[in-house]
Amino acid sequence: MSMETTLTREDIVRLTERIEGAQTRAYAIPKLTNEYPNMTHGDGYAVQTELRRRFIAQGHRHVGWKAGLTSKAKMQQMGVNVPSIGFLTDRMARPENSAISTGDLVHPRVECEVAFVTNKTLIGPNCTKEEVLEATDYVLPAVEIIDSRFSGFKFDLESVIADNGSSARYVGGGRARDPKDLDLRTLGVVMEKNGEMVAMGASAAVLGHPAEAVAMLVNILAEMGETLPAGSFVMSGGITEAIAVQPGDNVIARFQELGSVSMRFV
Ligand code: OOG
Ligand code: MG
Repeated sequence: MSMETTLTREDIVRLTERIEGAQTRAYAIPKLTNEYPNMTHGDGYAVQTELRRRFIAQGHRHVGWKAGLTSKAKMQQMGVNVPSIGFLTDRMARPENSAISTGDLVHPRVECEVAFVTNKTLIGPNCTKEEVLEATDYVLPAVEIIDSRFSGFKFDLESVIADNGSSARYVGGGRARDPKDLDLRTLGVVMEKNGEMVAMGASAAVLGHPAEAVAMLVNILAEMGETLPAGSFVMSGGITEAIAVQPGDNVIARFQELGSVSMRFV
């Protein structure tokens, strides 16, 4: 992926304000490439970086990153064929078993993901899955609640990168495990909504191995001139397609070996 940019500083600030407004007041906007058809991935990351800078200036704590569009199911669902990354803050975290409000979201969807917590700095380029596993304190099951700010959940990669990879909320839970005690390629997951199975898959769906997605994320960070600090919380990407939720829905994600994560929407 090239980080080449075409937008002026003024355009980046303008688009960041547009995204920030849509995220904080929960309304849908047209995808950014309608107005800026020549936008690049680098432009998308420039907007995302400016958004991160603003949130941190407002007191949000940057706790980690998420890899997105790392499985075939997700790429096919969204019509995109390159993975992406987004940042995670403390404000997006929700406790396990909690009631998550949908009033401050546009059109939320849930996905099952394997999350990693690191205890060593990871530096790209050329970061490998082995280095990621070596730097992993533990893995845990997570549900990401994504919420594209683009109308109809329709976008291209440039726009979704600017919208911080549709990041909205996340819930970690289950059992923390040392990845050395597990085969992270073969973990089965089942997502239930209101007692019915709505999606299922195996962790190998994420780039063959979820640690591979974390390595990819570290290598994208390197292109942005950044590293992944020790103590980061990283979500490796949805294993199955994302499932829409609405008030009243109960969701439980059951992960082989890692336990389950549940929540309800109000
Ligand atoms: C982009 C975010 C994708 C994942 O796990 O693949 C993502 C989107 O589908 O809106 O978080
Ligand atoms: Mg995700």
